[in-house]
Amino acid sequence: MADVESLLTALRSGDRAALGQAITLAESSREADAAEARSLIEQCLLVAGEGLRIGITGIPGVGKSTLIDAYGLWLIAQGHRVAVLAIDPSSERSGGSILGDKTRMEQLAQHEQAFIRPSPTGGMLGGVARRTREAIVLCEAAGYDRILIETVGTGQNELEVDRMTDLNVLLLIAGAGDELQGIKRGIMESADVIAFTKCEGDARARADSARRDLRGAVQLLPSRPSGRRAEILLTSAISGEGIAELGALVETLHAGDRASGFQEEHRRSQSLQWLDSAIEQGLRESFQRDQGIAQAMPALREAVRAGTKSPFAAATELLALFRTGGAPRP
Ligand SMILES: Nc1nc2c(ncn2[C@@H]2O[C@H](COP(=O)(O)OP(=O)(O)O)[C@@H](O)[C@H]2O)c(=O)[nH]1
Ligand SMILES: [Mg+2]
Repeated sequence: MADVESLLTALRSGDRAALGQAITLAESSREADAAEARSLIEQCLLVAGEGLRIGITGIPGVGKSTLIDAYGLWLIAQGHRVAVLAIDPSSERSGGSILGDKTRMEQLAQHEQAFIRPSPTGGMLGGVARRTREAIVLCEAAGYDRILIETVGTGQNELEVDRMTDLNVLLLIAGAGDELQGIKRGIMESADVIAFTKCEGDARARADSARRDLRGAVQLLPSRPSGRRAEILLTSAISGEGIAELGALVETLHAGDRASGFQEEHRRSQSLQWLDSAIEQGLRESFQRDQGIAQAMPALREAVRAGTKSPFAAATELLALFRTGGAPRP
């Protein structure tokens, strides 16, 4: 694994191309890459963990990328190095908005102290990329100490992102309608900070009243595992209002969670969730690679489609085939 060693050395020295390559390796679903990817991540885990992992969610168009551009620059001004993992569910189908995201993070994208990585979701349900945890670890090993994870909020995504971040920021547009923004309990419950975006000029008064309403609603939610409830801010990535306030609040919450021991405890339970999801992924991948399954699958799919076999019966048959490798039952 000489390649892994040199990739690791380059990555640790701050070589951005090497970090990009490392993430590509981690995201690879080729069996041939699996051992190298594992070895790389194992070694990076030894030096990772010092970063603050921040989830940024909200519906498409709410202003996540634009806010990250401004917030990222603020973080850099505080002496941090910033990695952005932008997880884009539309990118796979349409080749779509990744380009848009890059242009919306134009200033950050050009900055020496920033690394931006758009990742397709890889067809995962929920829309969180398959290897986001691994990518976080690689970014931290490369010396990035503030990791921003941009995901489209759908309700399901927040829960997934919550399993890999220390703090979550939910972005909302004041007055855009709760229904439209899919504001459901689950989404609000996973937020440590809620920021109304685009609050410059005339929009500010509307946002002020939306903030009052939301404060009431947040009081009715259960508190976060940290024992807090979401704080609500008004921001504008265009005018810059509220960006420093957001940055300072996140740092304060982070410092509190470290001092109280909550962050460590939280990360331990996230490790267990990582274990579970690594097992699930491993099983799914070896199932998909299994030759016997590949052979049996088309006929069974056809039978299910034609209604001659139930989905449940077909799944049972496939799983039995997978377990036994096709050997006759004892
Ligand atoms: N007026 C205003 N427009 C904004 C602001 N932030 C983002 N936008 C605009 O909102 C649109 C969507 O922004 P984008 O960052 O791509 O949203 P995302 O899909 O959540 O990443 C773009 O046209 C931005 O220019 C803001 O603070 N004020
Ligand atoms: Mg975006």
